[in-house]
Amino acid sequence: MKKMKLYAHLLILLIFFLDLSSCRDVQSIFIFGDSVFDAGNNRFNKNCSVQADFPPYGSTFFHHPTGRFTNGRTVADFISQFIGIGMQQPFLEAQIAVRNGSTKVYPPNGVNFASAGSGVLPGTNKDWGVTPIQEQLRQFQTLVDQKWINKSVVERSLFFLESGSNDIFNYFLPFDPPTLEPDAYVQAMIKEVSNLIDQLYKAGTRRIAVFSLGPVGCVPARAFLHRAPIDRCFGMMNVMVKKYNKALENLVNNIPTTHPGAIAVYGAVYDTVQHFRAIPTRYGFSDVSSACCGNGTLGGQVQCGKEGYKICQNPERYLFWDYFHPTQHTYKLISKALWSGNKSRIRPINLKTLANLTQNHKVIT
Ligand SMILES: *[C@@H]1O[C@H](CO)[C@@H](O)[C@H](O)[C@H]1NC(C)=O
Ligand SMILES: *[C@@H]1O[C@H](CO)[C@@H](O)[C@H](O)[C@H]1NC(C)=O
Ligand SMILES: *[C@@H]1O[C@H](CO)[C@@H](O)[C@H](O)[C@H]1NC(C)=O
Ligand SMILES: *[C@@H]1O[C@H](CO)[C@@H](O)[C@H](O)[C@H]1NC(C)=O
Ligand SMILES: *[C@@H]1O[C@H](CO)[C@@H](O)[C@H](O)[C@H]1NC(C)=O
Ligand SMILES: *[C@H]1O[C@H](CO)[C@@H](O)[C@H](O)[C@H]1NC(C)=O
Repeated sequence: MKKMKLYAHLLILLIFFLDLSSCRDVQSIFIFGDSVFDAGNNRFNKNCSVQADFPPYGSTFFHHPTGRFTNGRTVADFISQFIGIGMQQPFLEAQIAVRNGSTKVYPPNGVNFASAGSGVLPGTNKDWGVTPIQEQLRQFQTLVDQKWINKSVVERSLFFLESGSNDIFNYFLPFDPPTLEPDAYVQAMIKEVSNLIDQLYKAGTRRIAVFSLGPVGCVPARAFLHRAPIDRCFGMMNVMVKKYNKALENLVNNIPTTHPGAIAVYGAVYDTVQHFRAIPTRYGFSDVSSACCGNGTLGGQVQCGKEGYKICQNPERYLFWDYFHPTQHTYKLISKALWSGNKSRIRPINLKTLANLTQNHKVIT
């Protein structure tokens, strides 16, 4: 009863402080992370060997490869569409355009810094030439410092953060065994995320959306790992993912206290995807286990587009597009859940509400 009363008070406060006015305020999104978000940064980094810049990547929506690791749009693309702004360009593409003089400004709808293959640990897949998330943040900071991005724009923008799948997948690779125990490894990852959020806040960021990892232990690429079962998800890996997600959510819950004036939401991608996997037909899936595009066990032993690959008839009926990544259909379902879903999908508020908050109104939750 007491709790209920307190809850009601907080709710009233929340409504009081949120100006849910008609004018939609968010005009830009800045994106950090790995292949889930990468819109082509690696394509402009010739030194990087983690690529999706060849057919049939992009074939369902763009009808050509863009560097995205799926057959169409990613979650960042869909959310931009829901807000009513254009899809964010890869940073490296925007930088080339500014440097070669074809434009004088960075795009007003935000910039995508994500690099496929990267992790939250700076060393993850470094040998493959990926851009670590710490470096992605430095790239953003430089744009702010050099006044390419207006501080007032930073305050009003959404920031998307999704990373960690590669760190956890690599933990189970047979070569180069990790020295840390699983819990310590997860803690090391969370420490990096915590530092990243501190830096974003110092740069003026006030609206941060942090997305949980999906069920990484279910990716078809687990066929590479000798210890992983084929007929079901790799339990040990998913246990680690869930530990990371839990610690991540705690971190996000503390942001309003640790970073006054900031609003942060936690997107429960893991539970959302597991929900699709539990009742696949309701969501239009005929296959939630193997890759639409690839070859070998689960379609997970050959990268889509590489020598010897096969492609399925209807990608939109598969949960996985390639050995690691969801199809556009899966991304669209996840995006809808994050945009307008209830607290079982994203909390304390969904992206639609977050995007609707106007400036100068503090949230008390
Ligand atoms: C500059 O870079 C942009 C983006 O990559 C490209 O589309 C354009 O053709 C380039 N322009 C010149 C003059 O090189
Ligand atoms: C290219 O990648 C290698 C690692 O594969 C790295 O040592 C080197 O610094 C990178 N070069 C550039 C120009 O980024
Ligand atoms: C930054 O934004 C403020 C407020 O919208 C505006 O007055 C100012 O001109 C902008 N500065 C630049 C460099 O765009
Ligand atoms: C796929 O893999 C199988 C064996 O795993 C091989 O026989 C076949 O040639 C590969 N490529 C295609 C296009 O089927
Ligand atoms: C929240 O959404 C989920 C998935 O759409 C649904 O199953 C659940 O019943 C909803 N819960 C509430 C409290 O509305
Ligand atoms: C928030 O955004 C929606 C569009 O998604 C818009 O139609 C609506 O006016 C806004 N809602 C509120 C409560 O301000």
